[in-house]
Amino acid sequence: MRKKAILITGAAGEIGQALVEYISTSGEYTLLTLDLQKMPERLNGRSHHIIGDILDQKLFARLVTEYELDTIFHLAALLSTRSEFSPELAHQVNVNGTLNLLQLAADQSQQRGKPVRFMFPSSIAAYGLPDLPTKARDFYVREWDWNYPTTMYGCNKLYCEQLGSYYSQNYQQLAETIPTMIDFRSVRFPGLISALTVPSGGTSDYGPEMLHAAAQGQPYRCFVREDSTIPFMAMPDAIVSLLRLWEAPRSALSRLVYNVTSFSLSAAEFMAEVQRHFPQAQISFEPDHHRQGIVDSWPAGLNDKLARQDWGWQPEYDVARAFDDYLVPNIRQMYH
Ligand code: AKB
Repeated sequence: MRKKAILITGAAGEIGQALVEYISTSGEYTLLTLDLQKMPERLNGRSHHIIGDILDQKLFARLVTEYELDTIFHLAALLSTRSEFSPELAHQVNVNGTLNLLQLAADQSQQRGKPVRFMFPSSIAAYGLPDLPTKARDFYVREWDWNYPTTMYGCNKLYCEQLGSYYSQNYQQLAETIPTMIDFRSVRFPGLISALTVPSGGTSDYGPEMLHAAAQGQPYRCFVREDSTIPFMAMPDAIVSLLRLWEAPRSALSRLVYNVTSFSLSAAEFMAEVQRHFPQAQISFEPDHHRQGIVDSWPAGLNDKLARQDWGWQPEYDVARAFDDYLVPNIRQMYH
């Protein structure tokens, strides 16, 4: 008999590590994790880990002979800055990879005769504001506002949200086949800040990089202007939001894609928070024209009213709690 499991792609990445740690702690689920990298040592034994590529369809064919997947958390992606250096590769990984996973979910749901829940983290990169006055005016964007991404990563995320919606509502709508049952759910995340990992390849990375550099006593040159403002969220809240949406009854959901957010900070305000805890931190501002353009196109805040209304989303960490209770104590412990 095949073993029931939850598949997590991109499991060795920032969100992946935190999610594996959280879900495996209950001991309730069998986790099958997939990544190009091995899992960090502290998570060894928490999942059955496979080093592999989401573009490798033969690998999926082998996996389903052993496992019955009832949920897929599809986290693997190339982030925004990295994607601008290799847009075609980003498209391959972010779009074709997602298509492979949706196809896998469709096949699994047909075999099981039951829905497969498909969790997909999207991003503020799905938005594209035209200029700074508009960004200041439309501070808290709603899900359907300004869906004009300027990056390959943002285009990929927005399109994959649509693909998820197609697979869950209209897949093979004219064919006489067994209906698939994909229960696609997505959150649009702000910039995430983890105490345990440093992001790489993203454009919101200046926040966490500033903090991790300060904790290690290293100077940091911030690649955006002081006034650059985007929303952020501490990693534990990101995980809780994914899990709350995962657990929510379908009947409570009025849409497939939800904004979630915690707090908005300018880069100068972020620096002030860092210096409150690390007064010696040496932070300078040397904006990079291209990365600045990306951050300027992202919203200053997200309107997450629908997530709050439909499935009770509520962040636990505001700015002060994020820094005082989660980020700083854990970062200090990690580097000392
Ligand atoms: C990035 O900067 O690319 C990501 C994101 C905002 O999705 N952190």
